[in-house]
Amino acid sequence: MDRVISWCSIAIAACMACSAHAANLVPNPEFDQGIADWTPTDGSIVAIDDIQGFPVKPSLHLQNISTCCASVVSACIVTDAVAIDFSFWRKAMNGRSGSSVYTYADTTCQTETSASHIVAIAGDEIWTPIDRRVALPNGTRAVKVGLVTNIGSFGIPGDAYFDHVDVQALADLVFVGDFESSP
Ligand SMILES: [Ca+2]
Repeated sequence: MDRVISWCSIAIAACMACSAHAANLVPNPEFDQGIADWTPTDGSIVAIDDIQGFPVKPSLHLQNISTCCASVVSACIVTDAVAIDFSFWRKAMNGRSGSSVYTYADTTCQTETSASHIVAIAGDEIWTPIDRRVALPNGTRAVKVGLVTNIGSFGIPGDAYFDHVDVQALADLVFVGDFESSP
């Protein structure tokens, strides 16, 4: 009986943990369904890597060979949040890599109202957590998030892996700003 009670307690604790963490708004965040729900931009070299990922394979492998950039952009995410917490894991191999956030005044992502891009020098080749908190303009009805590689120093093309994407709606603006950080 003690064991039954113990397992019940664990289940209740797990449920409480779930409720404290709201739903992830991004479809296919682990790339388990390949590139579904993500749209590559022109010139992007996109592959699903079945060997590595964080916390588990597969992951998205993104490269650019042109002088510009490569990216994949998420499906349209409808939200009336005042800010979002956008996080993902990145293994940066070469060039520069980072992320984008686009905001829209409608629920079908037709009228773009802002775009925010952050890319950083890459190349540490270690799975690293990235976390951005982005304030949304007044009247925002939807967002898209993007994962990006770009030309780095001395013209070296971008090359990075991405996985475990998460977008949380924030009801309160607990942080004003738009930054990229890693421990
Ligand atoms: Ca994965």
